[in-house]
Amino acid sequence: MEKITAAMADMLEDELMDMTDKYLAEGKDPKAILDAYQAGMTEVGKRYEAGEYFVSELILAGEMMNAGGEKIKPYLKGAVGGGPGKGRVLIATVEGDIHDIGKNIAGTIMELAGYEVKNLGEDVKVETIVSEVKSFNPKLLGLSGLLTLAYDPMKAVVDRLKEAGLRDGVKVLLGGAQVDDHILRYVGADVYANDAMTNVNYLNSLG
Ligand code: B12
Repeated sequence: MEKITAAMADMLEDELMDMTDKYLAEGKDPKAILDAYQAGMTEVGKRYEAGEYFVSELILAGEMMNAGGEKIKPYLKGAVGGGPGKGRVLIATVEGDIHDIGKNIAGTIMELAGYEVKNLGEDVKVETIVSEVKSFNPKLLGLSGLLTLAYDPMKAVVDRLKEAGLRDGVKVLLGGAQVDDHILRYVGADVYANDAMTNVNYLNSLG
């Protein structure tokens, strides 16, 4: 799996795609392959921060992640234990943030696991999310954000849900590589997910 991470980090697209096909055909764990991709993305982010990579590399990395994700998706079905009619989930990347790759992967995994997922997209206004909670009535609201500036809109969503009397009827999950206990408390959400599976495990635990 280190080879997948390294190919992603070094932007070796052809090698990465060939390796992904090979590992999937060999029956390697698709979740482990996905995690290796994500680790590669973390390295890309570090190189960007260090001034070694630029936005063009972030864009290319996003395209590689999407292409790999499309290959991995069909193999994840068996890994997440499907079954229809498990309930509704609403997901969105909050306003000001356009990172949507991780949210889309998480959405696909929840769909494969049997949840009805409504994906509002990225850069979604606080008011839109609150009114969708009201009309769609999900058991879980997944708010995604990778930028530091995403935490205030996340908090605004939770505050607005409280004001509207909707907070008790929905669990709020924060998704994104950087979210942690501190941000969870700041926002007032119920749980956070830095990976693709936490959400499904959490949802299944809700019954
Ligand atoms: C690819 C990328 C981009 C792409 C995004 C393409 C797209 N369509 O999403 C592009 C080029 C557009 C981009 C733009 C920018 N980016 Co950018 N980007 C990244 C990068 C390298 C990878 C993100 C990614 O896709 N990871 C792979 C996925 C699979 O992982 P993930 O998102 O973490 O998702 C997983 C979990 O977190 C969780 N999850 C996530 N969401 C959800 C939702 C739910 C409901 C659930 C259950 C789970 C869940 O499950 C996912 C699967 O395991 C990160 C570095 C990093 N380490 O994250 C920087 C990073 C996030 N970007 C950064 C920056 C600075 C920017 C820009 C401001 C750059 C610029 N100067 O223009 C802009 C911001 C634009 C904006 N307004 O949003 C910084 C943010 C710093 C900060 N603290 O605010 C980072 C951290 C890089 C860095 N180290 O500096 N970026």
